[in-house]
Amino acid sequence: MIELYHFWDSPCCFKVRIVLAEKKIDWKPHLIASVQFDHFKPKYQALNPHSIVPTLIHGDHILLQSGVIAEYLDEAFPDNGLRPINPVDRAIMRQWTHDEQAYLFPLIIIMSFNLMMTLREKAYGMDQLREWSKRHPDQARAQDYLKRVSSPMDKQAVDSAAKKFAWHMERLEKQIEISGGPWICGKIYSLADISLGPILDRIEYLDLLGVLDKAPRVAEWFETIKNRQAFQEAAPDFEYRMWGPKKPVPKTHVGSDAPYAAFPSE
Ligand SMILES: N[C@@H](CCC(=O)N[C@@H](CS)C(=O)NCC(=O)O)C(=O)O
Repeated sequence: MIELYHFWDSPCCFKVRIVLAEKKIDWKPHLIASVQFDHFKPKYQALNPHSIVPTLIHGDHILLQSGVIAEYLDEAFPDNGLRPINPVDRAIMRQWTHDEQAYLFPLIIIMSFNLMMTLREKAYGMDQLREWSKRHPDQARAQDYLKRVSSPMDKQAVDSAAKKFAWHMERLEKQIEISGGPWICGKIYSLADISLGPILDRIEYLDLLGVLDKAPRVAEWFETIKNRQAFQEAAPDFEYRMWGPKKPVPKTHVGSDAPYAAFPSE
C-alpha cells in the first residue's frame, strides 16, 4: 500500500501524484493543511522531520523529497518507465530535475509568496492566521511568517524572480531544440518533464506565462504535457488552489472549512 501525505496546491506533491498516475498506482491520501501548520504537528514530524510535503509511505518505508520519491517509484514500479536508458539522456534528465529543485522551485517560492500567500491575510483574516500560527513550534519563525503575509506584495522581487526564470526557460528552449522534442530528453517522456510540468503550471496560475516569450518550444511542450491524462488527474482542482491572480479572494473571511484549508478526517 502506498500512502501520500500531501496538499493539492503544492508543485512538489503534484510531481509525485503525476508519477503515481502515470504508473496507475493506487494510493491513500493524507491531506496536510499547511495554512493551519499541520506539517508541524509532532505526529507528522515523526514521519518528516523537515515539516514539508510530500512524504510517501510504502509498506514500512518512509520516503522524503519529491525527486527522490519520483525516482524511487520508477525503480520500484518499472512498468511505463520514466527514465531514458541511454546514460547521456539519463544525465540530461537528472540535470533538469536538479535544476528544478536548485533554481526553478526557489524562484517559484518567491513569486508564489508575493502573489498568493500575501492574499491569506485578506482571505482568512489576521486573527485566524495568528491562531493557527500558535501551532508552529518555532514562534520566531511563526512571527516572521505573519509579518511577511501581512506585508504588501513586493513587485520588485516578483519581477526579478520572473526575469531569472525566463533565463532558465531560454536554456530549456535550447535543450528541447537539441533533443528534437517533444520532450526534454527527446522522444522519451521522463522525470525531467514530470518535474518541470507542475512548475510551469504554477507559472500559469500566477499569470506569468510571459516568461516563455522567448521560448516557443517550451510553450508547446507545456501545452503537450497538459494534455496528458496523468497530468490532468494529478493537477489540483480549481477549488483546492490557493488564492492568486486568477482566483480572487472572497469578500468575507473564510474559515477552516474552506477547501484549501480543510484537513478532512482520515
Ligand atoms: N525539496 C523538497 C521541497 C518540499 C517543499 O518545500 N514542499 C513545500 C510544498 S511544495 C512545503 O511543504 N512547504 C511548507 C509550507 O507550505 O508551509 C521536495 O522536493 O520534496
